[in-house]
Amino acid sequence: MAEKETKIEYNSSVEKILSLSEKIKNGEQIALAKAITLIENEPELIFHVEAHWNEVLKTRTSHIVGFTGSPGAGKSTLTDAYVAKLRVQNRKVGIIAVDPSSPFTGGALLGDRIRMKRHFTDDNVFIRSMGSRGNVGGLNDAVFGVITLYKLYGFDYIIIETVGAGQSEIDIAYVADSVVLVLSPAAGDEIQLMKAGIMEIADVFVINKSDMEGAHVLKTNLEMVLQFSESSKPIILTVATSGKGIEELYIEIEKHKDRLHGSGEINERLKRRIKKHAETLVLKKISKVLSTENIDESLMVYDLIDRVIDNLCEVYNADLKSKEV
Ligand SMILES: Nc1nc2c(ncn2[C@@H]2O[C@H](COP(=O)(O)OP(=O)(O)O)[C@@H](O)[C@H]2O)c(=O)[nH]1
Ligand SMILES: [Mg+2]
Repeated sequence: MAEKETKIEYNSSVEKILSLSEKIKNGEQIALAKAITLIENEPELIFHVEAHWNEVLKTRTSHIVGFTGSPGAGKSTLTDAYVAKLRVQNRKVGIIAVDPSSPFTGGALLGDRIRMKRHFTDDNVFIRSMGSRGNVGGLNDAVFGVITLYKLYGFDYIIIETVGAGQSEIDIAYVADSVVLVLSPAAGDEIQLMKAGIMEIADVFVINKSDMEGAHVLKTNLEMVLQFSESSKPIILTVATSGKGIEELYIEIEKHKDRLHGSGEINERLKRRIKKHAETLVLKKISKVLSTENIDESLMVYDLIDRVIDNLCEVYNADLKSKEV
């Protein structure tokens, strides 16, 4: 009996997400907000959307930009200014703000809303905040699903803001096409330069709050750290609050985007994202099954793994085909 009820509930959420996805494709933001809530509760639902809209999604080329850095470095202010620049270019932008602490209460969300408020009445901009708590890796696994929903909506750019605290900072590299590391001369950010992995994941460096003392010293130190790496990466000085350096930031992200497409590395980034998504879901499922010992649950895990492998094969095959041509 209980089993039957679960099944009915499962089917109805599949129907719900598919009907919402139809509306999302038609540009309805309310449907988008509702679908995200569904995905947050049941991240696997996104597979139904991906299967149903496979052909449409393949044609979407949303560029995913990650902003990471210490709390207070100016990521939200910078995002807001960058979004304004993208809007001038008539680009549609979807934003995901990942807050590692309290998901839907507290000052962080309110603060982000206030800082980004000029875009709130704009149909071509959509902002969603989500928590990262209680996840196996650093990133909220719903992020991957939200990316798919944003692509379906047709955003040209998807911006993900993650706070540079632990794993989520590194994980952004598995999700974003272009990673922007935001540093500021505020006390403590020199430490960022010492952290293993951070220098490698960044594609563009921003030294924000360059109106404050210490920005140039920070830049010199960053250049010193970077001279040991083989690739040259841009360092941009910005004042997010006044818009200084935003044009340059925009240009450098465009250049990076063009390089990714020119070299075909964009496909590698896509594969990396799919693998990370699979890993996140599989780890979560496995840890759940291990703790419940429920046979139906374990069958679901096998089913999920099958679907993930199918998905990966499809990506690889598509890639191979494109190389044949
Ligand atoms: N002086 C100065 N303050 C800034 C600059 N950018 C952001 N801020 C301020 O720094 C604080 C933190 O900014 P916020 O965007 O919330 O940082 P986040 O935590 O990284 O998202 C806010 O009070 C901003 O107004 C800047 O370039 N110069
Ligand atoms: Mg912020």
